[in-house]
Amino acid sequence: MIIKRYIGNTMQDAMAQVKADLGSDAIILNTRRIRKKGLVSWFTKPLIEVTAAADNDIIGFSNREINHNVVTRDTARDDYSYYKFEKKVDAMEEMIKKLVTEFGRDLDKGSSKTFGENQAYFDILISNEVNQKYAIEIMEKATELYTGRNLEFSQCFEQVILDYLGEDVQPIEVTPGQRKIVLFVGPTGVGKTTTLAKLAAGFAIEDGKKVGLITSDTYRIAAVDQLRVYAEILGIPMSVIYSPKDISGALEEHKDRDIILIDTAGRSIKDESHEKEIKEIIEYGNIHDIYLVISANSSYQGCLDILNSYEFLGEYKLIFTKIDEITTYGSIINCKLISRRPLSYITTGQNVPVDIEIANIHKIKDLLMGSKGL
Ligand SMILES: Nc1nc2c(ncn2[C@@H]2O[C@H](COP(=O)(O)OP(=O)(O)OP(=O)(O)O)[C@@H](O)[C@H]2O)c(=O)[nH]1
Ligand SMILES: [Mg+2]
Repeated sequence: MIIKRYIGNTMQDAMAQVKADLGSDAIILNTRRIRKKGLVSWFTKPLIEVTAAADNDIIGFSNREINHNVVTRDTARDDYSYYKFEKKVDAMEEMIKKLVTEFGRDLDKGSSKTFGENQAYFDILISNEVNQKYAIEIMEKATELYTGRNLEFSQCFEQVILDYLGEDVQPIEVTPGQRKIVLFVGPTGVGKTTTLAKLAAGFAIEDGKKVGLITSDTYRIAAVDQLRVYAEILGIPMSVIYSPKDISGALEEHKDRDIILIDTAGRSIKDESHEKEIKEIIEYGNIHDIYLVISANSSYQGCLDILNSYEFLGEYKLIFTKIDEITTYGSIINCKLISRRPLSYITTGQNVPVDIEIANIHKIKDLLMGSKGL
């Protein structure tokens, strides 16, 4: 890891230096306003200092290109891609080990439970990776509903699933004359920015609303560019904030908007400074609604970890992304039951704006039933 300081007249100026020197994958460690020494400096605008870091290997690759002219740009990029790929494989290996342990433990817990002629319904929950504890609870509730009533067991089972998913689906509501401020948070790479772009497009194009975008994701240089591309395509104004306190100024820039969508940096759920930053944005931004974005391919343990680490949000709603990438739908039930928060949207692909829909609990229930053939 290489760490360097850059000083510019403006934030944009300093960021451009970081990008030119360390590349788009550079990570911003700190930003602050500084003054030159001496009395005169108090009468001039402060300078901006940015401390940024990048992986030695990226810098190493580019040095090899420049100094020795031996490694071509493509070869350097291939080497770096391979290095990144290796790191991902290591991370996956770790995750698989963890899953095997967790899954084994879960199977032990519920393996003695059987449900006679209705066993197939229990199996469907388990094969969808609904946590054992919840699967047993759902079966017991369905059995209770079934007993002494003139209903099919399948009807009772489906009703309990619907009850658990909850009728209280809460998409974003925009009331005429009232500016709505909405914050998107969630772990890294789950699809926050893409989801925000899909919703922005829907509100702007289909509903004719005046939409504003704000991003606080200056952690990676490339993140700002990603949202800027969407904003430019959609013709929507966008502001970048470098510290939570800047949110009031950014909101002022969007004072004529009907709805403002705020993107945040995805960070590791173990990163405690992330919690502080989000709390400050909520405090200074008078946020109306918070949407926690979760990838539908999260394991039960993954859901638990995410929901625990975002418990500090208080009231929030759930968005599930990457539904198109999964064949088991238990994560939605697991997250819903762990968090007891309302569902809002599901996203089903990478196309802006079409691959998003308001969560429909009947459709989710059908996916769950249909996926394993009942
Ligand atoms: N298949 C599929 N891919 C998706 C979906 N939503 C987002 N993606 C992809 O997931 C990847 C990450 O999406 P981003 O929107 O950058 O995720 P993010 O949460 O903003 O990421 P960070 O800001 O880095 O934390 C991109 O390749 C998206 O195209 C989805 O519903 N389905
Ligand atoms: Mg993002």
